[in-house]
Amino acid sequence: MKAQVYKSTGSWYILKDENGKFWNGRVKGVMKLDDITSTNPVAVGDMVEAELESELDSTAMITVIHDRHNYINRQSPRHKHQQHIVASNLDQSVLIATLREPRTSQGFIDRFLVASEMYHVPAIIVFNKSDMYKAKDMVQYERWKAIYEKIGYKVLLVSAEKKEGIEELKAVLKDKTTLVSGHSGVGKSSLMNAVYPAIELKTGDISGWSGKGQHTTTFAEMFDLPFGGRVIDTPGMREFGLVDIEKQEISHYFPEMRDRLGNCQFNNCLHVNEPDCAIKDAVINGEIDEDRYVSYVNILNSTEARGY
Ligand SMILES: Nc1nc2c(ncn2[C@@H]2O[C@H](COP(=O)(O)OP(=O)(O)OP(=O)(O)O)[C@@H](O)[C@H]2O)c(=O)[nH]1
Ligand SMILES: [Mg+2]
Ligand SMILES: [Zn+2]
Repeated sequence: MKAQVYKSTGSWYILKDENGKFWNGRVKGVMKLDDITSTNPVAVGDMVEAELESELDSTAMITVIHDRHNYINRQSPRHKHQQHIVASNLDQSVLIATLREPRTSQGFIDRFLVASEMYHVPAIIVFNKSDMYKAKDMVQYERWKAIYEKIGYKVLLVSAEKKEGIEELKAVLKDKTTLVSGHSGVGKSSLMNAVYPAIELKTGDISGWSGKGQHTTTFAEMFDLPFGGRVIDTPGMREFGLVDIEKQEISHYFPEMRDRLGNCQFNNCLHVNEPDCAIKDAVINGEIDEDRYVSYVNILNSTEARGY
């Protein structure tokens, strides 16, 4: 039978077949050896072929993984040279960010956006916990909104707690398959509950963000939305380790740089020390945001540090 992976723990899976029935899936031992560069051979979103094992226990064996239309991966936190496929066959990716408890840095937002550009998955930034923002947080939010909207990203302000901005978020999610990511404690699961109360996802305790960064959600899982579309809730992550990125390509993943690259004097310009650089000029005259340029240089340096 043909099925899609709705949950992956790395050792067992939840599959949904074409009739809407859910199965507990496993992978044949030998299949794990096929893809040694990835820590998980089967990811949420994968389309698979499965052999029925027991109708009574709803168990099936995954035999084939169909080609992925796209996917998002990360460097495995445990095995530096391996990658972890977070999810596949996506329409878009939503980053849940916060200005308080915990605060999301611009560096983190920009790494997320670079990863999304790299994998050709449209990205949206959603700032949650608006109920906690003070006047100066609102100034920061408006600044970021202006920067990111100018370069083509949608930005939303919401509160899972006060149920504000939820209709706008639902409109973004409708009829799409969306990966939801962000640091632990930003309210990913709380927002999914606000969008679709019946899914009743487990969230951090009522006392709020503990600052310890313990994860409430432990495995990525996909859910069908009653108004159309699907969301994939994921465990919080600390960093976006950009896998397989070359120094030369980084600027192509900054939309505001992409269009200007042809105007640098050198076609292998890295936009740091080279003369007649269109990117540096655009930073100086304010057409490119300075903090975005700082993120660019930081990503460039981290790539060098890893020896690419
Ligand atoms: N004040 C306020 N608190 C919120 C809001 N959204 C979520 N929280 C709280 O933030 C904490 C973490 O929420 P979760 O939904 O578990 O966060 P998560 O992003 O799913 O975290 P992980 O599963 O660990 O990645 C909980 O205590 C929530 O009650 C919000 O809009 N406002
Ligand atoms: Mg969660
Ligand atoms: Zn340049």
